[in-house]
Amino acid sequence: MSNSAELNNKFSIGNIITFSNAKPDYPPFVRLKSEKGEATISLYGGHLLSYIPLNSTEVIWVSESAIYQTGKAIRGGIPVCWPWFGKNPDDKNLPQHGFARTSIWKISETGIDTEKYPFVVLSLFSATGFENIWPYKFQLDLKVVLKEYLEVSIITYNLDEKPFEITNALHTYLYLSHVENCVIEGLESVEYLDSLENNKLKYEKSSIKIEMEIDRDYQNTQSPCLIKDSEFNRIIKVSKENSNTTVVWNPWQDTGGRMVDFQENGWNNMVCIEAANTNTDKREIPPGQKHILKTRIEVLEFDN
Ligand code: TA6
Repeated sequence: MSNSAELNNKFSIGNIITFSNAKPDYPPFVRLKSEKGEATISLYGGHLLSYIPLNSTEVIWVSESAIYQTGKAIRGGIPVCWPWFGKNPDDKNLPQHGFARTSIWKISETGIDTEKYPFVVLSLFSATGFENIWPYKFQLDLKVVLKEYLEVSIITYNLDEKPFEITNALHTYLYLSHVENCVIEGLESVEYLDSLENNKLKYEKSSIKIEMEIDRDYQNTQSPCLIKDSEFNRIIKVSKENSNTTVVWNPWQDTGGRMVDFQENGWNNMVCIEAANTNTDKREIPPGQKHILKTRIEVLEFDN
């Protein structure tokens, strides 16, 4: 496992892209910092932990009870759910949401792009021991670009001679002042599968208030979502590319209370708005081709 000194030697760029040893016996973090804001990503899991735009405050929720141990997914941030979302359809004993979020990623590239935005690319390679649960040659990249907004992409490269199929998601936990101050717009008139009622197909009549446990896969939607927070006086806009599914999740008191890594009452200050390809939106990637799932997280002025 690379340490932050080695990574700084090889990949740092001034004070714009730097590496730090975050936790004892745990992979480093990489930080992007510019006049537009800052973002922090853990090499463990390829897991974005923080995004603070210029003139704003933290946009990403991470549980204060999160467990930073290899083998355990970090609660909060942007977990990379890959190469399957939820339970593995063929083997329920395999880890929920795949193995990317509990793997140690490598740094492939850092830089300042042609528009002067800093970026980092983290990668997972099939040759590093996934053959037993995912018998395909692949490369998975996570690319994070710090612009006036945050752009996060997972790029799946099929390096094999045969096609493979994935479901995946950027499982973004957003930080709210309190759910009672917030409303979610953008999914009106969209059908969804209600995971709390055995994937029963339902229809979203209006904007969404979080007043109970929610676990919904909105179908056939490419729309951005607006999370309007009257207390934080901001709108978080979550848009996406190459995704027809948006997952909305809040575990609320009962489910959240049963999660040891979900801080007490944390469900009052978060909602997951996930750019995803799940269920019938699964993606087959032919040999030599790639699939890019992208989400964009932007903070806008609050409008009443
Ligand atoms: O994205 C919603 C969901 O699939 C929920 O069903 C819930 O399981 C959540 O993900 C969290 O999953 P995790 O494995 O991170 O506890």
